[in-house]
Amino acid sequence: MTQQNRGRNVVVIGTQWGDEGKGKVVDWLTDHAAGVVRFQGGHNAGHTLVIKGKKTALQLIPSGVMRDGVACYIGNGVVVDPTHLLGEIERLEAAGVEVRSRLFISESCPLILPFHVEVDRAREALRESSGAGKIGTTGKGIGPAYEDKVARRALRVQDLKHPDRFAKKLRELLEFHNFVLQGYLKGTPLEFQPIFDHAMKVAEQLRPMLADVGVRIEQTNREGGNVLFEGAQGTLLDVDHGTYPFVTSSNCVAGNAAAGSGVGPDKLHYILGITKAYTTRVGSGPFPTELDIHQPGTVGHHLSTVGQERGTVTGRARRCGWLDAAALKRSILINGVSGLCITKLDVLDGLEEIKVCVGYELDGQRLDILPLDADEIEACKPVYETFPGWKESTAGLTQWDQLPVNARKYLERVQECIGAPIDMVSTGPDREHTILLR
Ligand code: 2SA
Ligand code: MG
Repeated sequence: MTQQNRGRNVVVIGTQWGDEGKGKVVDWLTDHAAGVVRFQGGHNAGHTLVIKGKKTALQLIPSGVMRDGVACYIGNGVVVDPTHLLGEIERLEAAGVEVRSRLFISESCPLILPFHVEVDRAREALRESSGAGKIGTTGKGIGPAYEDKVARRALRVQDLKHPDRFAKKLRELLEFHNFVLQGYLKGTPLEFQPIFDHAMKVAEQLRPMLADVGVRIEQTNREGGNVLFEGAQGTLLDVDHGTYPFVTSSNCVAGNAAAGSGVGPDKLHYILGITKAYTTRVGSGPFPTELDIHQPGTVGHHLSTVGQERGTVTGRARRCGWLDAAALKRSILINGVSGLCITKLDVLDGLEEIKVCVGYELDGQRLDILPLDADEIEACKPVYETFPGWKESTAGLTQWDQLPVNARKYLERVQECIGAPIDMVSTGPDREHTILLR
């Protein structure tokens, strides 16, 4: 891995449906980084870090914040709920983490405001009652905020600097959303004044942290510092490439690290794809290798309980299933993955046998890569290869040679199927529980 080289940047993205363990890996890599950038999503992300046994869950602030002196950037591609952001800063400060002197927020970030949350909630309720089926969003207003951005009517962080301009745009935007809420969405309209007053209060606190993120990243590189781009959610939740419409509203793929932070694609030097040793998904949508998680004694139940698979933000039980190498193939293609980090391998310890999906059967045809249409994915029947499991514990191992031979065979076969090298294996939540292969 190139993190030791000076002025080299690494993009860390999820290759599945999120929760692959990106936060831990970013924190680990931050040892060699001067800065960490978030480039998409918002506080729908839940990045859990365990440092010396102590758990910290971050949503909007880059995982680099847990290392002293590392700069943290919120790039223009991120949708920012200013109230949430301030709350997260205060929570970290209460835990003794210095934030304000090294957090830089792009002025161009679209804002998430209270009516976005109401629209998100009302739209999910409508989808449910109309029979369309919920997306299973995190309910944080992410989708509605991105809609306003592409519709060119969003309020942005920079508007917080100009109270009159903010008030004018807010009135117009609120009028639009209240109209939709009252009519079509049958939700609750919101009032102007409390939103405005609160936003102005928060604005004062955030103002010293506003910055030109692209310029700062460029400067860091010029001075020889490495920068990490921290993806949120995962490739199969990407608004273009995921299982549409069961996706989030941003581009989660590596290519967006450039557009979402204000630098060119030539600044993305190494793409690290994070892959959980099995698959999870939270929210609705197709999931070919899904297993039943509720029946004690089954593999699905094992993955759910041993893996502690619950949403960091919402506490929802995550759906669980076998590793899907055919879906990973798609991810590797889209992201241009340089190398993979396999996480949570230790969750597979003790299983009698382990399966990997290497393709699908669809309408009598054999496919070796995830199709593009969610209905087709739903109809796919996975084709599995089965491997013998291992009894030994892999938890906390730090050397490839220490892994049980069956674990090594499993990983070698996965590597062969997907056509990308495994460069790292994570064997536990702590920083130290990491095997580095290159
Ligand atoms: P949204 O809220 O509009 O982004 O939801 C749309 C879909 O995207 C999924 N999504 C996620 N999937 C996995 N992890 C996420 N972050 C949290 C976590 C989620 C949680 O780390 O655990 O706590 O539930 C995340 N964020 C969005 C979401 O489930 C919908 O399928
Ligand atoms: Mg998460």
